[in-house]
Amino acid sequence: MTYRPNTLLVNPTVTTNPRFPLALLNLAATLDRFGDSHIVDGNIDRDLVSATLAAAGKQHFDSVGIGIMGGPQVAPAIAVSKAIRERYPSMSIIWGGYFPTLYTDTTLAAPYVDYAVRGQGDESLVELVSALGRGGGDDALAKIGGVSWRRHGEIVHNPSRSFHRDDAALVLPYEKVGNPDKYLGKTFLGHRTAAHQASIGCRFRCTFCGVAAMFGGATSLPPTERLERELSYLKYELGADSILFYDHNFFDREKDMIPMLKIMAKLEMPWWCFARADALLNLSESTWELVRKSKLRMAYIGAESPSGAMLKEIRKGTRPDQTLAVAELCQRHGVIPEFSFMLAPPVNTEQETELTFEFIRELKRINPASEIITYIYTPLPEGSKHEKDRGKRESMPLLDVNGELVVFPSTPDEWTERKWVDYACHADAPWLTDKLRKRIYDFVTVLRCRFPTVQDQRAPHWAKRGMSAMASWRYRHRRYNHPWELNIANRFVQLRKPQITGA
Ligand code: B12
Ligand code: SF4
Repeated sequence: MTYRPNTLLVNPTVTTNPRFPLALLNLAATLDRFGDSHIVDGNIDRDLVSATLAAAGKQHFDSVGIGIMGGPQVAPAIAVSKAIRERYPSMSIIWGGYFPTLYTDTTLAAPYVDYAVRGQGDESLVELVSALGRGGGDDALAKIGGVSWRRHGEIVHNPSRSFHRDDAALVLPYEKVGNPDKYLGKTFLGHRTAAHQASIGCRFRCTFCGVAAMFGGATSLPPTERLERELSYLKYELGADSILFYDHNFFDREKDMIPMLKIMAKLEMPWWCFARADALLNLSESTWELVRKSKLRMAYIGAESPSGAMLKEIRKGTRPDQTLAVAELCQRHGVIPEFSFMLAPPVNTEQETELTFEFIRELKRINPASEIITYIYTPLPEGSKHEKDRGKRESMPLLDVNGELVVFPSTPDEWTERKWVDYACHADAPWLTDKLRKRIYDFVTVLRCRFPTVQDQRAPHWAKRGMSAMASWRYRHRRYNHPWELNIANRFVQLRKPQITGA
């Protein structure tokens, strides 16, 4: 009989607002065809280390696979890896997801990680745990695409794997995470909002984006029958009434989108997604009619910058005039555009930031319902770009506020330092002066109070209206600095910050 490996899958704690751990559910679906798996979700089991050790104590696992993105997930990933290493030294520890893909050498600098899986992950993981179950000789390990590991202390990067698309018959094994009610939270979309990701990857290769670094410009849309089966399952079996689509870029080519939109129109579940301004501008009137029927409520659009030159530099592929045009178009079709911007780039930092403030005002003038999300522009280190893009169009060296070269961390532990967590979260960068940091904070405070997000489910309407009235003179007269009264009011009414909590 062939060996059936048993794998423990861990989602390190990152939010108090849990959604289905889609990465681990996808991995489990593939693993369970050849063996078994068990999921520990740190967003539910808040004492992640105890929950993981308890699970590992109940049955034998050959390996543990941990899914990690940069930022606040790294510290719990380290804690759980160290605890497993100490208690179960023979269990192989495998890191997968964005962090080990973008920072592979950094990941393998840690003694508590044995293998880093790069990119899409599922097939590599199945092959890896199977090889390990059979004894894991070097020759077998060397053949597994997308895996990085250590041979006699030297880091080896096996060749990357080509992109693949899964079985159309599959519905994710939601039963593995227990009661679905824990994951169907109330949002502005509905009472039981589910998260789903239909396609994988993204066709674009924006230089600043972790998705481009992960997938290198490849994408794959789901077979429509799979989308219909999954969404019907979520609606009729689990009782979901609305959907957050995590697809990197939901609106791809119009002709491919129409069958998907028809399914959504049939199911009539209000939804939110990531989109691009150019893709929305290219939709025909008849497709917009389908979008309306499908109940798309909000589209998150990466506007990034008001500067055409910067958009070219980062290979965004859209123009500022398209951002303005899509604000108006969305208004016409009853979809709220949620624009994200990257403030304080390393060059022309203050000037670009002020121009962005003005551009945001222009968007608000065109479509006051536009939601605005601001990040600090924190470019990826050159070495973390996709292998196709590494070394090409090398950007200017990054200098900190003292003119010193920015040196990125070389271990996962270093990435847990506050300044690097902030960098990964696009919340701060070494070239920001205190003055500019404060200016941005103040602008965002005034903007957030003047236009509280419709996604805020906590603050009462009267409080939001009051905040908006309080902030209006500052906004009108551009008096952003020191909004002390708004800061005091915010202590009593905490308005939601969408960039921190996610939709
Ligand atoms: C859901 C989500 C979250 C959730 C938490 C998810 C969780 N793990 O519990 C929340 C909302 C909390 C979150 C927060 C953040 N996120 Co987030 N998030 C996502 C999102 C939208 C979906 C992830 C997902 O489930 N995808 C579906 C699954 C199927 O795909 P996947 O995760 O890529 O998994 C595949 C592979 O990565 C791999 N894989 C994954 N895990 C593992 C594990 C093993 C062992 C193996 C072998 C393989 C493997 O195999 C999987 C199947 O193919 C992605 C964007 C996206 N669409 O992917 C961003 C994304 C992952 N987030 C990102 C970031 C940066 C953040 C933040 C750290 C910063 C920020 N400002 O956004 C914040 C943290 C903020 C804070 N202060 O707390 C970036 C990561 C890029 C990067 N440079 O590292 C992404 C790509 C968004 C983006 N476009 O920039 N996020
Ligand atoms: S920024 Fe958006 S369009 Fe560009 S690569 Fe990332 S996900 Fe794709």
